[in-house]
Amino acid sequence: MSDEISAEAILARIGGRVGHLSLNRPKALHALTLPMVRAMIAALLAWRDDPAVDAVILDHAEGRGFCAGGDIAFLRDSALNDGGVAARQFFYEEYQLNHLILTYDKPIFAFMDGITMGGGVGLAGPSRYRIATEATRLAMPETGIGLFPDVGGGWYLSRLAGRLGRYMALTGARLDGADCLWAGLATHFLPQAALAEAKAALIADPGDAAAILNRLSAVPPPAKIAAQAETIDRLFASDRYEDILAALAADGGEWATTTLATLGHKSPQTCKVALRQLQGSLACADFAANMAMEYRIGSRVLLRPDFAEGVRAVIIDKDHAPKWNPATPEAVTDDLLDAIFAPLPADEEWKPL
Ligand code: QUE
Repeated sequence: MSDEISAEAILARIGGRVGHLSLNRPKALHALTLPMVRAMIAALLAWRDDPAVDAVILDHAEGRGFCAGGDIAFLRDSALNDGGVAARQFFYEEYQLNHLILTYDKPIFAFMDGITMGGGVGLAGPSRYRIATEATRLAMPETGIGLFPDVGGGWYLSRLAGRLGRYMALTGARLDGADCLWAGLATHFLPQAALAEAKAALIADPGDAAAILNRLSAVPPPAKIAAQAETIDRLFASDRYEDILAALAADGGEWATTTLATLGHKSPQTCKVALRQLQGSLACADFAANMAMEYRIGSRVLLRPDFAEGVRAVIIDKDHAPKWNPATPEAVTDDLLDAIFAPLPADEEWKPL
């Protein structure tokens, strides 16, 4: 393994009565590796039982962006060369980290400053305080690489108002900080310039968090996504992908036409997976059940041709011209989806820590 993929990719220290975790892999926009996941789990478990720690800050160290996602070149390599063993191990432990954050009984403050995508949403989404800034760009872009909105994405997206979550899951649309606050994906909107002061104040008195964040909050600009919400609810109303495509085509307006073109670049297989996933998530009794479902999906989707092809097109060759297989939504059968969602052998099912 390279030096970059090491435990130093997570900085963990205590300031005052606050545990402070910083993602520190700036050359890869802090995309997550298994050692980073393990370092965060170890710190959170230690701090959970440490009476000297009252709260946790989760942010990124140097460089721009909070977290771009996961180490998808590594996951692709595993899919192609070891049958996905290493990739499934990564998903298993990453989802355990997501679940640990959601069930953590001390407050966690996630600073979603800059790019917050995929695995980054998996860290911030389950955090009690989710701070957006004018630089926040939040998205679940996985259908563009033949993956699906995992790391709890099905849980958060399916529970957003109206059909916004379906729109985000299918198109990978980027929300800015104002959009995130409007949608409830962020709890606070702070100017980037106030973040250092906010962290210092939280470290000095984490018990005063609500007052600190309110005092330093700014009024965001109007949320652009709000103007689209009604159109999204209407055109993404169905859980059948073909219906959504037909509604966009029938509308014919500028927004619908652009959105239809965007969907034309996404993996038809994983778009259908995402719609079934979000529907299934609403039937999950708790977040653990959701993560068990996502692990089943991830274990299968990883080995499907679209994932290796999507990562090739977007990250390796950068031609942005993936050849999806199946190539059309109609060719993605219910039998294929059933196989992707089927239970795993009992000893392979996902379980929380
Ligand atoms: C979809 C994704 C990811 C992505 C692009 C997608 C993802 C991810 C990265 C990424 C970007 C820059 C890096 C890096 C990874 O891009 O999960 O290491 O430097 O991590 O369309 O899911």
